[in-house]
Amino acid sequence: MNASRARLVTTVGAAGLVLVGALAVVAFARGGFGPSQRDVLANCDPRNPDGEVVNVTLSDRGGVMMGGNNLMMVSLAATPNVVTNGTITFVATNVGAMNHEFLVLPAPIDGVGTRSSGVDGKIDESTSLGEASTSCGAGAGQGISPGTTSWVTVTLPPGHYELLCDEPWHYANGMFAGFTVT
Ligand SMILES: [Cu+2]
Repeated sequence: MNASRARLVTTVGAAGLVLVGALAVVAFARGGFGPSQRDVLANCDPRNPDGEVVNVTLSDRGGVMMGGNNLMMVSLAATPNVVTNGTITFVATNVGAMNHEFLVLPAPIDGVGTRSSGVDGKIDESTSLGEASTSCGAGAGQGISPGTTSWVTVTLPPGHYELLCDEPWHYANGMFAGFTVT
């Protein structure tokens, strides 16, 4: 192969790699590599949840923490976020690419989102009223892996609560939501 032909082959090869990379980015952005909602529902939902069911969606934009503690895009949303019945089963589904967890605590006096994080990026969990962090199971565990669901049943008196994820720095990056029992 002469020099110009070698250069042509190299150029075509490099263009091919760029194309494959671009397609991978598009597939990732569309959730093509993530678990489908159908997989989640087929494999790990609670069978007979007690009380009112509140669906919690745990999400992120993928990627890894890059040294700082303000670069993650993580979020938690609950539907409904106001209930009248004090017996509640929170069903938390991780639709993101990172591990997450779900906790319910009394709302802080200064309002939702005001807890401080320790040097490990975690909040003080000592007032936790319930936790779901078992992939495809109930209660506390090792974290809810991407595409799986965890659940916990609690009985809460009327009041204001905070739902949150306490994976390192997730709370500090906004992974919390208010919740009310009337
Ligand atoms: Cu999280």
